[in-house]
Amino acid sequence: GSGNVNDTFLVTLDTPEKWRFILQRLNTEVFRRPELVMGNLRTVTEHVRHRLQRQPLDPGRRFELPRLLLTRDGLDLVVDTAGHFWRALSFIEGAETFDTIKGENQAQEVGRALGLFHHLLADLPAHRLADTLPGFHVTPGYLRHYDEVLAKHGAGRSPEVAYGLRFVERGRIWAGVLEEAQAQGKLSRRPIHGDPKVNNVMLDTATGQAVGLIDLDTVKPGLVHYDIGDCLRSGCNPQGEETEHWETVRFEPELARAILQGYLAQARDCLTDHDRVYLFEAIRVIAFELGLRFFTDYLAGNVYFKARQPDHNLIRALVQFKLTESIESQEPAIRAIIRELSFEF
Ligand code: GN1
Ligand code: MG
Repeated sequence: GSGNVNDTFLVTLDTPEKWRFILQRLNTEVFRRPELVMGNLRTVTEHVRHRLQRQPLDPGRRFELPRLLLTRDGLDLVVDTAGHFWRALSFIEGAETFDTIKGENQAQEVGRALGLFHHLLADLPAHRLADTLPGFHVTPGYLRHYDEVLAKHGAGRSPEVAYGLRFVERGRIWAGVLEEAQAQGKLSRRPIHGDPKVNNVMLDTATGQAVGLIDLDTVKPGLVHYDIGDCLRSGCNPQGEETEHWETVRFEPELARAILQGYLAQARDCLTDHDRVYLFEAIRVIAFELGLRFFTDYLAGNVYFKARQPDHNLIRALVQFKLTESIESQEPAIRAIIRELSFEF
């Protein structure tokens, strides 16, 4: 259980088969309408199952999403006496996840998983999914919340906090670019995963091939850019988002190339010309946005993300801000990679 929001357990049954499944307690401070989360989970897993029946994968490949396991009474959620919401999901066997990417093959596989996910959901109308987290990944909304938190709680005087405050002011100028493009009708909402960071991709233990995407709670209508940006900001940071050495965090463009290659090979038909124009912005905005979300939570007293120590969310924020800086300083190289790949795909 390494999630920042829900509590997750792997249960092994004490039977001869040692059957395993995932047990989760949903964080209802974040997911205020758990029944909508479960509805989306059902819609998406059913849709993908039907698509794969009609259009099988390449030979030797598998692609699994967690399946809902029901109680004996056929319920998909159980509320305990303390009011906590629990649910059970299938465990994807013979696969593992990593917090950081080891090499370009793995990067391609990570991109492939997200590309396949978007491809398989491309014909599911976005309105079939509930908006379980209104405002999720809408960066200007996080800026408004930040302003409120800052006005209410103030900020300390450490150099780290000062750096964060300055960084947010710089980012404020361009942070709304995806939402503006959507308002202008250039980008439109589709089914998205919402949280396709590296360690939500399951890789086959034997072959290293991507075999599934987990953590479907944030599935909802949104811009595919949020997903692509999130996959790249997590995948191209070799130190990982939990490093304490935030000063040396950098974005690795060659990993971005490999992730995008894997992604586009599956999802090229899902992207319009406008979509492609905003790929660089997506990477920059989502790294900045996550930094802003961690920073705001630090200022608010760690009320959203689980924190191991009081400055945990501050360090996490600085990691994302340094990553954003590295993305900005390599803008020409990253744009060149996106351009080269758009000829190939
Ligand atoms: C949270 O709980 P977890 O680790 O799956 C967060 C994501 C962040 C991520 C950063 C609902 O995901 O948006 O990108 O932390 N989920 C929610 O690790 O806020
Ligand atoms: Mg998640």
